[in-house]
Amino acid sequence: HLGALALAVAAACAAAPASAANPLFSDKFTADPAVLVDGGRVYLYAGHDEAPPKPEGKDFVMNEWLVYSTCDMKNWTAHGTALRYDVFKWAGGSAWASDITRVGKKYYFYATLHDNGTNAKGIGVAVADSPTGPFRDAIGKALVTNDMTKETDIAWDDIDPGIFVDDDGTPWLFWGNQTLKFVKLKKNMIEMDGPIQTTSLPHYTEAPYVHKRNGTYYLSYSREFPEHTVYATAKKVTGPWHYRGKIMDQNKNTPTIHQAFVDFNGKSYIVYHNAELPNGGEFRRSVAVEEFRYNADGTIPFIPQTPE
Ligand code: FUB
Repeated sequence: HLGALALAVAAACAAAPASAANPLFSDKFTADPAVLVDGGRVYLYAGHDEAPPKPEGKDFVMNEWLVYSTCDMKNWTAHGTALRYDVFKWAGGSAWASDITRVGKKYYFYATLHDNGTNAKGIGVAVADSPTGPFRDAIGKALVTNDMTKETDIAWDDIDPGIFVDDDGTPWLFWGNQTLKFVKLKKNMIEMDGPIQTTSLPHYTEAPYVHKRNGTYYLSYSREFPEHTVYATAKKVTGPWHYRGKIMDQNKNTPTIHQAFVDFNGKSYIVYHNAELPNGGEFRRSVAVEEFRYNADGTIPFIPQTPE
């Protein structure tokens, strides 16, 4: 029966008219895409940019993460709000960049938030039994936050989680603004299993994303400001990382870009945001996708942004 159901779903997917165009979603401003392949679909989570246009809009207004899904990378279903910042009782807004992974039957969502306790950004973990939620706070406090006790502490350095689970099931969390930090997590996904480490990469700004292909680790990130997307590779998840160069040029209408990678049905994609919707801008961004092919030697080519 399940086989017949899968065939029916695949047929329904193939029959849907192709409607994809960049930016992917025109009903809302979206940013900082995170992706998950699950049950024959790609789920895409995005921060919801709610700021008014400039000159009124002077900063991010982000209170929730939206979730969309597709079975063909063309036709997207909007599932609405995946979760709001107030799922985390310790948080006061700033539903900034996120990342998600599935372990067993649970979906772990790592999220940037404003930590009311430290008055700095922190990273929380929410968990759900379904990719569309409902999500609940898995810890009850930030997994990572800045206690702001040192003069050099920066209120927004603990942002932009990238969760990577290695082939042996060991989870690693990467994050950080200006300084790239990483830590091994316990297999329960909500506790650290060792010290927080840092690594140095050329002109690192933010948005670290780790994925693995044919035994090589790829660490992509946003470089400089305005940002463009670059990457490095390594033989071990802890590095050393070898800088490999540019993947995508900076945007015209927003200084940020925030990428993630996904392989689906034999094809490779990068998701990112620009500000190409009408009335878009720095705080009114929109998520887009590009299909690409890895070079024969495993390197990632330069990927132009397209309106398709
Ligand atoms: O969306 C808010 C912040 O802007 C993210 O955390 C960064 O990656 C940048 O995209």
